[in-house]
Amino acid sequence: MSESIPKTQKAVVFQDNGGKLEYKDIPVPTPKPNELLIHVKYSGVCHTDLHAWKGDWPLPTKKPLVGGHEGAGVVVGMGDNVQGWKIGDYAGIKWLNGSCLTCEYCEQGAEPNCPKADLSGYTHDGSFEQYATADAVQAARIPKNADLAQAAPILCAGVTVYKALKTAGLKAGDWVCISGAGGGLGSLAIQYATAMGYRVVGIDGGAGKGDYVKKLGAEAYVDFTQEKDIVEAVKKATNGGPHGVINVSVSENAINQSIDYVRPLGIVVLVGLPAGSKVTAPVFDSVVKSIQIRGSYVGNRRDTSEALDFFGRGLVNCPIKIVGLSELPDVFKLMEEGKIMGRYVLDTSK
Ligand code: 8ID
Ligand code: ZN
Repeated sequence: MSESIPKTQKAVVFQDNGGKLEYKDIPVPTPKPNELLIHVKYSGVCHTDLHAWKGDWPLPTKKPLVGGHEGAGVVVGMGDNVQGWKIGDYAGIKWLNGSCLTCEYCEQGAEPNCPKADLSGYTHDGSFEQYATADAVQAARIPKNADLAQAAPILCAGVTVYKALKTAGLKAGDWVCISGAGGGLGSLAIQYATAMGYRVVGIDGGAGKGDYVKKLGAEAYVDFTQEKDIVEAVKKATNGGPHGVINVSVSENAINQSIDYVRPLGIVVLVGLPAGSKVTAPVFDSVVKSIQIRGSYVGNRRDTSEALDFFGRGLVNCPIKIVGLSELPDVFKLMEEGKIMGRYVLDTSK
């Protein structure tokens, strides 16, 4: 049975960067010929949503904007050209909402690098609303029996860290350092890394986050608020430095430290996007240690289905806290203060 679609819906909208986040009624969008209309039940809150609202990056957002790009819900409508979806399917709204599919990047499966990429919660209204549109080619296929609140963080955090771990080119038994281990991406990175056979050292702030990341599977924890020499502490915990580093903190300083503690021949992966930051690597050490620094940006459709497969098999399970959509401003505040462990997920019915 298809559900009836209302004319208006609740959403959180902002007009200006850093301006009021208004919880209000707006029209339900009409899907374009290539799009699904998804009844979003839950949406994760990613630090990217906070960057978008603050206007942290050298890429303008649409305005007014409905943010959000970890939306999990049910297909309730679709345009005439959509194939392979039916009403009632579980579908996910992710960062990459659509791409041209014809440029050299799309041709090789690097769809997030498409110059015409359309981004949910950035250039396209996202999942902080009850009904959202998504390109049917890029929308994620969530397994029918999945818990939609649990599935939501996989759509950005899960896909991104899974792809970043593949980018680090590690083998089973290697050490990986997750810098920013207690946050949304970090929590999932620990679990994907463990499931892939790697040994994890986590860095974050405070004893509470230490207990938390160890419970998720990290063998060692370095507390950046307590440790005087973070580089030495990470090298000591990993017997000479991790073979790979996944930088998911929002700290330029933490990223630069990772260049120093990574093991010779190691790979430093850049994921977190602190505003206006630069990576500074000493040329001499980079050459003599023969390290690599690589950027990693969400994932493609294949990465998405693989990341969801780990989730479907119960290998990863992001600790979530569910609050109402109207509470988004409080979640942003906690996130800004670094007080979130795991992910906050918004229930769009509240
Ligand atoms: O495709 C991508 N590259 C991509 C995809 C998704 C998200 C990039 N991101 C970016 C976000 O835009 C953001 O910049 O990854 C970053 C992390 O997103 P998140 O996991 O959603 O943020 P969070 O939940 O706030 O977690 C950040 C953690 O970093 C810790 C905090 O305590 C928090 O637990 N942290 C900070 I801030 N400074 C630290 C430091 N110096 C630190 N951990 C270690 N050392
Ligand atoms: Zn995200």
